[in-house]
Amino acid sequence: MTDFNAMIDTLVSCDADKLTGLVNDALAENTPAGDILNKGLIAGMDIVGEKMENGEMFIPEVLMAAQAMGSCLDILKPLLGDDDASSGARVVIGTVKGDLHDIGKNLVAMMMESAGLEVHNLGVDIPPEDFVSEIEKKDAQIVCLSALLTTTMPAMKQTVDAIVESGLRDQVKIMVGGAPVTQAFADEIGADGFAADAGSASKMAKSFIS
Ligand code: B12
Repeated sequence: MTDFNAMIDTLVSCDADKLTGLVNDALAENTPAGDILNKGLIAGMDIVGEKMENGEMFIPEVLMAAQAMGSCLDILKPLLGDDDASSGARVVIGTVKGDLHDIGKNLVAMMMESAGLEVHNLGVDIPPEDFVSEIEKKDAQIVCLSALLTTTMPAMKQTVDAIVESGLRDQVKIMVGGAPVTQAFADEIGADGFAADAGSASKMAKSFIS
C-alpha cells in the first residue's frame, strides 16, 4: 500500500531525490498515477501553501518543493492521459502577466495534451498582447489563462479585454483557473469557463470543441 503521507512529508521537506523515488516505488506497486498526483503531490503542495502562509516555509524552500513536484510530474506525465481520440484542436495556455506560478498551469496543459489537444504553452508572466498574437498565429480555438495571485487576477480581465479588442473573441473559448479564481469571477470578466482542477479543465476544453 502506497504511503501517501510519506510522499506529503517528503515534498514538504523538499527532498526531490527521495520524492521521485517514492513516486517510482508507488508506480511499481501499480498505484494509479492520478492517486499519486492528487493524494500525494497536490496534497503535499497544499501543506506547503499553508506553511508559507503561516511563515513556516519561505520562498527558497517553496521553490525547492515546487521543483521536486515538477520532477515528479515529468515522471507521471505519460501516465495521466485518457483514452479519448485526438481532436487536433489548438489551445493556447499561459500564466497571466505578473504571475510566476506554473505548476497548476503545466498540469492543465499536460492533461489537455494527454486528451489529444494541441497545446501551445506560453509560460509565465504573459502580457495580454502575447496571448492575442499567439491565438492569431496558431489559429487557436481555446485560450486558457492561469493566475495564482489575487493581485494578478485583474490581468485576466485585461487579457479577456485585449482578446475582445483584437476581434478574435468569437473565434476562441476563454477558460480561466488557478487557486483564487472562481466561477463568479469567470462570469464577471466574460470568460466562457472556469474549472477547479486539471482533469475538469481538460473535460471542459473537450466539451467546447465537440
Ligand atoms: C509553489 C508556490 C510558489 C512558487 C511557484 C513556483 C512555480 N514554479 O509555480 C514560488 C516560490 C515562485 C512562489 C512565489 C510567490 N508566491 Co506562491 N505559492 C505557491 C504555492 C505554495 C503552491 C501553488 C501550486 O503550485 N499549487 C499546486 C497546483 C497543482 O495547484 P494550482 O496552481 O491551484 O492549479 C490547479 C487549479 O487551480 C487549476 N488551474 C490552474 N491554472 C488553471 C488554468 C485554467 C485555465 C484552468 C481551467 C484551471 C487551472 O488546475 C490546477 C491543477 O489541478 C501556493 C499555495 C497554494 N496552496 O496555492 C502559494 C501562493 C499562491 N503564493 C502566494 C504568494 C503571496 C507568493 C508571492 C507573492 C510571495 C512573495 N512574497 O514573493 C510570490 C509571487 C511571485 C509571482 N510574481 O508570481 C500566495 C498567494 C496569496 C494571494 N491570495 O494572492 C499563496 C496562496 C500562498 C499563501 N497561502 O500565502 N509561490
